[in-house]
Amino acid sequence: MKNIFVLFSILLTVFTLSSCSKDDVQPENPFLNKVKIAELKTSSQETIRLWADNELSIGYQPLYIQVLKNEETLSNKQVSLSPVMQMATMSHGCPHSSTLSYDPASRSYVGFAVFTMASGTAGTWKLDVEVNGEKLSFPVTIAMAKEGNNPVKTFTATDGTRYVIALQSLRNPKVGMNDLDVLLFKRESMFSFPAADGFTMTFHPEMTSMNHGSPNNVNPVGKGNGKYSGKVNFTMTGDWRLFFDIKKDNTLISSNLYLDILF
Ligand SMILES: [Cu+2]
Repeated sequence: MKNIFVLFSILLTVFTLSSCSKDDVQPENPFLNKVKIAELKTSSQETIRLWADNELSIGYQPLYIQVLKNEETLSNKQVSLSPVMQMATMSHGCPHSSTLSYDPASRSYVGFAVFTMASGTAGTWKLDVEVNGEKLSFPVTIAMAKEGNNPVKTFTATDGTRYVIALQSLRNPKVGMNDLDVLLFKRESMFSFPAADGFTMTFHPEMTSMNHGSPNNVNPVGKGNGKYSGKVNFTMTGDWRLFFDIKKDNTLISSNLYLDILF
């Protein structure tokens, strides 16, 4: 799939270079490296096109929603989204951005969802997207994380509340210092997951198979909207487990919570 995109971008470059008039220069296609997930039409024949960075899998996923009329971008719409997993006896949502804001660079409405379970025999996911009050349901398939990776976890803290923790960064980890951005949400109800701010996080990475850690890691600090940012030092490739301790008002509410990275 990527090869086709590479080939396409080469062809596009050749085409752009071979055309002389400056009027022929097209703005760069912001979706060249994105994956089209689905497309639906509103009652007024507007095309709603859903894009993601990769095929969707569990964890944090940026989502890009285009609203088009005759392939012209419409930038003045109210767009919101709500992910729903239908299971045998119940349905539930997951953390997500509610109202999406229009991003001129990508000519789309940008938001995210943190998928907590994979699609399968347990249930199916859909993404309800509302555009100016009209609701459209996109069926989506959420894959498991790549083997050895564990980018999201739902846990019950000692305060009795359930939370969702997810990695926002480390989608392409490398040897050396990496940004560590963690998202924390409170599960208020099956469909309400407000950002959880005001907590204190400490963490350390361990390479499980070789039983060692790494120096110079930086604990994630709250940045608002449920985001905590720090640094993680991967001294080599392999199976890394990130252990988190979470405190609220100086009381430990969860310890030895972990997420996994394999690269
Ligand atoms: Cu589920």
